[in-house]
Amino acid sequence: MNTFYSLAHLAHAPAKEFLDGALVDVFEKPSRAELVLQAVRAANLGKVLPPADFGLDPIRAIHTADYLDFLQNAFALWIADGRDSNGVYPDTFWKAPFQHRSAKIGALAGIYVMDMSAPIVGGTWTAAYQSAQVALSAAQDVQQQGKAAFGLCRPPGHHAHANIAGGYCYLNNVAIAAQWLLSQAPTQRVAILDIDIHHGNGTQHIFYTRKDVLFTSLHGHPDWQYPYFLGSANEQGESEGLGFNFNYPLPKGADNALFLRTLDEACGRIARYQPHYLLVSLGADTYEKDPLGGFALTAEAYEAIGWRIAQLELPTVFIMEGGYAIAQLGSNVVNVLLGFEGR
Ligand code: SP5
Ligand code: ZN
Repeated sequence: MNTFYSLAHLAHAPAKEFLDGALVDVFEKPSRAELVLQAVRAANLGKVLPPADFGLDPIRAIHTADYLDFLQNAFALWIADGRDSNGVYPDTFWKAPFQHRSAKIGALAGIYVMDMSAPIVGGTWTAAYQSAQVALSAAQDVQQQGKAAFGLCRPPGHHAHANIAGGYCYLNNVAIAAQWLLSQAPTQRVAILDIDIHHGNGTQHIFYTRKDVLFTSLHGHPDWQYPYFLGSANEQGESEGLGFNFNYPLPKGADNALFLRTLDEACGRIARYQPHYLLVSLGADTYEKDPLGGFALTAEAYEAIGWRIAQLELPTVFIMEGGYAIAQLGSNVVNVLLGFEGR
C-alpha cells in the first residue's frame, strides 16, 4: 500500500509539555514520524508519496471558522503579547459561566485548548494543515484504487473536537478524511475503528448525532486513562446517531488476548454496518512499553491486529495517531500494515 507523508510535520516541534505536574520533554515529537517512515521504507510497504492539496474546504467541513482562525494566529498573538516562545499553553481554564469574552490570547487559549499537552508553536498550523492533507490524500488513494493506504499523519488528530485542541491534536485528521469520503457520491456510510489506547473523544463527539459514520473505539477505560471524560460503554450516540457509537473501554494491563477478542467484537459491529470504507485511527500506544500507555500488548499483537482488520475486506484508510515507545514504534505500526496485507 502507498504511504502519504509530509515533511511539514518537522516544523511542529514544541520542546515541553506538562505531564503529571511537571514540565517535561514532549512525547509527541518529530522523530516519531521519521521512525515510522524509516520502518515503512525498510519493509518495502509500497510507495511514499507527498500529499495533494485539498485546500481548507474539507477542514472547514469539520472544524469551526473561529477555531481555525485561532489555530492560525495563536502563536503570533502569544508572542506579540510578550509570552514565552515555548508555545501557547492556556493559563486559565474557565469552568464558570462567561460574563466577558476577551480577545486576549490567554482567554482564547482557555476557550480553544482543553489540556496542557497541545502547545501551539510557530510551525503548528502548517504541520496540522499538511497532516490533514496527508489523511485526505490517503483517503483519495483508497477511493481510487479500492484497497488500502497509510496516512502517516503528524500531529495526530483524534482528540481534537470541532473547536478544541488537546492531547497533541489540533485538526481531526480521521474525521476530515471520513467526511471527505462521504462527500464523494455514492458513498453513504463509513466506519471508524480507533485502536489508540486513548479514547478518540474528538472523533466520537464530531459524529455523535450521525448515523452515516459508525464510530468504534478500543481504549483504556476513562476511569484510569486520559481523556477521562468520554469513552464509557454507555455512550452509544444521540438522536439519529443513537446506536452508531460503540466504546470498548478496557482495564489497565489489558493483554493481547483481551485486546484481540475485543477487536473481533468491534469488527463484528463494523461488518454488520456494511460501510463503504473503513478508517482506522492507528495508535501504537497500546504497546507494553509505552510511557503514556498502560496495556500489555507485545510486538506479536500488531500483525494479528492488521490481519483481523483485513478480514473485513473493506477499502481501508489507516491514519497515524499516537505511540510513544520510540524504539519499537516503527516496527509495531508497520506490522499492523504488513499483517493487513497478509505478509
Ligand atoms: C494522540 C495521543 O496519543 N494523545 C495522548 C495524549 C496524552 N496526554 C497525556 C495525558 C496524561 C496521562 N498521564 C500519564 C501518566 C504517566 N505517568
Ligand atoms: Zn494515544
